[in-house]
Amino acid sequence: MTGRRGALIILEGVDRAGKTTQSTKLVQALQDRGHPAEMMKFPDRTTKIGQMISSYLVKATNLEDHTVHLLFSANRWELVPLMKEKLEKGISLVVDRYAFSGVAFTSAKPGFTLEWCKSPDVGLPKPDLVLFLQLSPAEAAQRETFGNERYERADFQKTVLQRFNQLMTDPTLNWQVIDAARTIEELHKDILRHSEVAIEQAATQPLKEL
Ligand code: T5A
Ligand code: NA
Repeated sequence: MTGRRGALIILEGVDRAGKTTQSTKLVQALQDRGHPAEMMKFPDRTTKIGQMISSYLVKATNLEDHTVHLLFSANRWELVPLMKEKLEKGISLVVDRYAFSGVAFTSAKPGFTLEWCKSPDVGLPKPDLVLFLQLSPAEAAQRETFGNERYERADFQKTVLQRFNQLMTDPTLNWQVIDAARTIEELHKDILRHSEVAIEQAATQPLKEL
């Protein structure tokens, strides 16, 4: 490999925090500024594993809780070769949800420890930046109503937010908390600023593992 590697930038947050909106805007802005960048999204519902997950999320099928957790993780692992290839080519990846959603959502179910939930993702490419779009349950409720997908319930989302707060205490990760209750443009400016710093820093550092 010659030259600079791309940065792995993750957007996380509870449902409706604006992750997809901001990921799309960020990729466009980075490209406009001459940084090669592409968007990815987990779950990636287009693969065979992703279709099983999607069917579970829309409640067309039921899956045992451990099983679906491992499928979400497998859906990340199946994209790892492609992710590494792009990062090594100097393309920064803007990823809409990652292992942290995996851990936060499953560990919000009864009987799951954070440690168990983290284990299948150990070894995944480690993000250079994790942007956490923070939105309180009250603020989220003011956005359009929840859809019918699994997990789209206010009480469950409250527990998910608590789990994210626990994950953010990991000092080996570069978490940046973004107040997502502001306008789309205000958030975007902050997110772009953090991302450009991360891209500069990542360029000279080896990619690590979770
Ligand atoms: N999951 C996921 C697991 O359980 N384990 C895992 O390992 C992973 C990866 C699917 C579900 O899977 C779970 C978590 C989820 O429950 P998904 O497909 O990413 O995840 O979910 P989506 O429904 O696509 O996305 P979200 O509901 O999380 O929404 P976003 O992406 O946070 O928000 P966005 O950008 O779509 O915006 C939502 C609405 O708010 C408006 C938008 O226009 C839109 O209407 N909006 C704003 N309004 C006011 N001010 C702003 N600043 C706004 N920004 C956006
Ligand atoms: Na989304």
